Amino acid sequence: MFQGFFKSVKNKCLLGLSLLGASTSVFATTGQVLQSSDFVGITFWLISMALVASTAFFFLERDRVVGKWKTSLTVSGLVTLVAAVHYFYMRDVWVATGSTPTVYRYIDWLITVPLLMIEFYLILSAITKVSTGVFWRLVIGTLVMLVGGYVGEAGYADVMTSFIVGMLGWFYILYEIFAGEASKISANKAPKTVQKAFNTMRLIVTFGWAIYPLGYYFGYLTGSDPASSMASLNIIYNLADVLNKIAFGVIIWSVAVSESK
Ligand SMILES: *C/C=C(C)/C=C/C=C(C)/C=C/C1=C(C)CCCC1(C)C
Repeated sequence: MFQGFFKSVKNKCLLGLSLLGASTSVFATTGQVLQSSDFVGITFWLISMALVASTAFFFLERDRVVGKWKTSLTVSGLVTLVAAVHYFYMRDVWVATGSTPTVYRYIDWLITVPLLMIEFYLILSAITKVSTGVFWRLVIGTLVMLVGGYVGEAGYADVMTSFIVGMLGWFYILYEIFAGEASKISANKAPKTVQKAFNTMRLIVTFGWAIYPLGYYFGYLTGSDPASSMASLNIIYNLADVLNKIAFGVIIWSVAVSESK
């Protein structure tokens, strides 16, 4: 009884600390506040709050699922936690300076995208033995995709060439989850509910992730003026994150809960 009590107190303390860390403001001293006409800034605010709430939700819901699903919920909560902290910084950069927070965006992606890739591995590992090669191939695809995008956005390489390199990395990930080992394990070994989750997750990686190259395209490849290009890029990336971080986590949560019954 005492053990259970301490465990739950420990969980709540960890959660509280994470959220406190997430909510520190960076540029509070610059005196810049959010303007009602700043729609991009408003999306940064809305999403940072949604990410904090999702983090609390995923961590607390861990108590409701059986052992082998707990890690999946922890990882979902870490994705939204890491993103929440970066959104606080990105929001402040945007509100204070009006410029695009490229470096924070990519540091966030560099941490959260591999965590999302781990989820594929975890939901399959919860039901059968899976080789770690599956995980590493997904990580390699991720790195090619993100390094390609970053060198283009940060001005280190030609925007079009970088875009193509990034697209190749993404196609490699799609190949692994639609035709590679991961897809075969899901099709041959997984129970119906897990297969359903796997299929929904890979639809998200196809259509939800396709929103990011669109953001890049509107940001750098249409030739329109920089101010409106950057506004489009940030709005598109922000909306994509809601789908790919929060909705993705909710899908995992719903399988975990139904498989725990
Ligand atoms: C939580 C953040 C996520 C899921 C970020 C995903 C980012 C991408 C799928 C980015 C894709 C890109 C390409 C496919 C081409 C090059 C430009 C990128 C990096 C925006």
